[in-house]
Amino acid sequence: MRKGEISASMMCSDLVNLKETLKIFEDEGVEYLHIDMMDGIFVPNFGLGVDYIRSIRELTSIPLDLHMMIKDPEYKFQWIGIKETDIVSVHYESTFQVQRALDFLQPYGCKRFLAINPATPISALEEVLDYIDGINILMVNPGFAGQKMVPSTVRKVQKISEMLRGEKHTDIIMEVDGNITPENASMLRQFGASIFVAGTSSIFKGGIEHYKNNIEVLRRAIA
Ligand code: S6P
Ligand code: MG
Repeated sequence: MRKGEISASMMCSDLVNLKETLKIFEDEGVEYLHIDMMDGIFVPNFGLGVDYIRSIRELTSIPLDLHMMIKDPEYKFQWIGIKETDIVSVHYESTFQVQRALDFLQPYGCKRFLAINPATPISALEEVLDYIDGINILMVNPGFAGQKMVPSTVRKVQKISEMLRGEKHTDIIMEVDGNITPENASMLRQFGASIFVAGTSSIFKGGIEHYKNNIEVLRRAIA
């Protein structure tokens, strides 16, 4: 089984303690920083943008997990300085030509993920399995932290896992995003998820003095 990894959801982090927070994440070996980019069009909220990404690169070398909740992302890849060690997720519904968007990502050498909403049919994945390294499975409707998991998404993760086995594509990584408590993480781990977006439901619970312990609790849940 692939190793369980943590992607810390930076929209849940306060800016005041950003440096100290990143130091804790580095010491604890957090694998990715999850960056929720939002344009107020594809999702009903604004989120982390180009300047934030540039600054965070100066503060840490932890790879970024860029979750692009923006319309027509393929024309904006060049804005954000994608590195080979990063993950970039584009949403199935965010462009008319999602396969082209995945093609445009290839020269960057990053991991290419397709993000799907709770109501996106699993069949949306079938035609792009050869062009992706992973799937970012939204357990909530994207746009906000602090939401409750949409119940049907649990079965959906199971179904995707079965589909990947059937298609002989178990190399494709499953990431889960939204309301990932340690309990939910441990359940989704059984179904094959290996990257867990950690927000207010886990590592950002309580103040900064709790983060180290929160990470350790989540680690045990996804071991
Ligand atoms: C939601 C976004 C997520 C959130 C994450 C926060 O639009 O894609 O990445 O940041 O869900 O975690 P939580 O535990 O508050 O749901
Ligand atoms: Mg996200």
